[in-house]
Amino acid sequence: MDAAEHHPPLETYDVNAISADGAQRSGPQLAIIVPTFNERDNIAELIGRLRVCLDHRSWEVVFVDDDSPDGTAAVVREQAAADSRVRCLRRIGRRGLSSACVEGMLATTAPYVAVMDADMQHDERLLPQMLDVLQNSDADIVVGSRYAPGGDIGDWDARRARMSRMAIRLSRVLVPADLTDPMSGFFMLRRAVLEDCMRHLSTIGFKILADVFASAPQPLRFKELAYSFRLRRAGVSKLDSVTAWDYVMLLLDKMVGRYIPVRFLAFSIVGTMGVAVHFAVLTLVFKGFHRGFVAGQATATLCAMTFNFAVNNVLTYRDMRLRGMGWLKGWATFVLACGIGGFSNLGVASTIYGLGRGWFPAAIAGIVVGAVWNYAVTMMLTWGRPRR
Ligand SMILES: Nc1nc2c(ncn2[C@@H]2O[C@H](COP(=O)(O)OP(=O)(O)OP(=O)(O)O)[C@@H](O)[C@H]2O)c(=O)[nH]1
Ligand SMILES: [Mg+2]
Repeated sequence: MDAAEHHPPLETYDVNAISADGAQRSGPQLAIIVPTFNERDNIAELIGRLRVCLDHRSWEVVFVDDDSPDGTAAVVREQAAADSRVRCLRRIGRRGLSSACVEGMLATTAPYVAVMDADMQHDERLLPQMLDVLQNSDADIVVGSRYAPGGDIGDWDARRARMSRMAIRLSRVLVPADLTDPMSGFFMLRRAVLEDCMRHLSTIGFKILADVFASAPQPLRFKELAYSFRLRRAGVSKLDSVTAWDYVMLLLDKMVGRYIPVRFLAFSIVGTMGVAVHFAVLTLVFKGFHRGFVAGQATATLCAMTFNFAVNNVLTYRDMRLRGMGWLKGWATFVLACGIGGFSNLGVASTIYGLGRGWFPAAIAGIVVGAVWNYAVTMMLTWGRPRR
């Protein structure tokens, strides 16, 4: 049977007629991006609250889930089946709040985009007000602030409040001084702001707002709306001690990232710690247990490599952390790559030393070549090919 008998030729479709058809739903005005990791018990409640507070507005909510083991994505899909304003973006083998927010923002066509947490700590009743501000003023971004007059940080203990204040002070190199809550995870911006800064975003860690301010080519016009930070409704916090490391990496990336990849910096910092591990193990085996130097050096090298691999896996490659069998395979490729790196270090250093350039520059040259080799090869071989 001839297919042309049943299907009209392509040119007979009138694309304009289709989009002008009143039956077609137009795109949303506002998208709320919600990064999620193990938040299944908060999804229905949050959608319910959005329905109430955004009543007559045109909106959608995009949950960006990093393959949560608790099945958050399945709960979102269930909700999406009943309401097309609910969307689910699922990322596999990736972690990271900032990068999830950015990918969610890029996945919507809405001209206004908000970011908020799933755990009800952000006051959703601020959303209509935020939208009104953007639609009726020249502000580029509206920030929900816990530190503006009228806002508060809720039930934080003294330690967390102190850490937050310290992070705000540190952020002053990235964001304007009069932004009272640069660590806020609750804000709404115009799509144009995102278009302007998206290629410069670091997307490291938790602090997406500071990243946006620091990446915008022009100073952003902002307004702040005060709100009270509430208690997490269900589930557990994902904030941990590594969040502080991520934050320092974000600051470093913004300061020197255009010259040196921040992952390389992190890799080098871990490598330096590995040298300390090496000497500690060598001293123990050689001096403490009175084994031969070669045995001590070999044990120390293996321990230092294992240390470097484990710490890099948790810090430098936190967003693509290896676990289980992946961890073992990663360790094997890391040891192999760094073993070869050790030889290239030795080769370069002895060649330069042989040229009569002195032992110190020769050693430094060997270390630099070895470090760059280790970084480049393990980046591809051990952790796959990261974006940055
Ligand atoms: N997609 C994605 N979302 C994340 C990740 N880490 C955290 N989130 C989500 O980001 C939001 C903020 O995380 P929280 O753990 O609530 O962090 P917090 O609000 O600073 O800390 P608490 O006050 O202790 O709740 C929540 O909706 C989390 O589910 C991640 O790696 N990937
Ligand atoms: Mg929270």
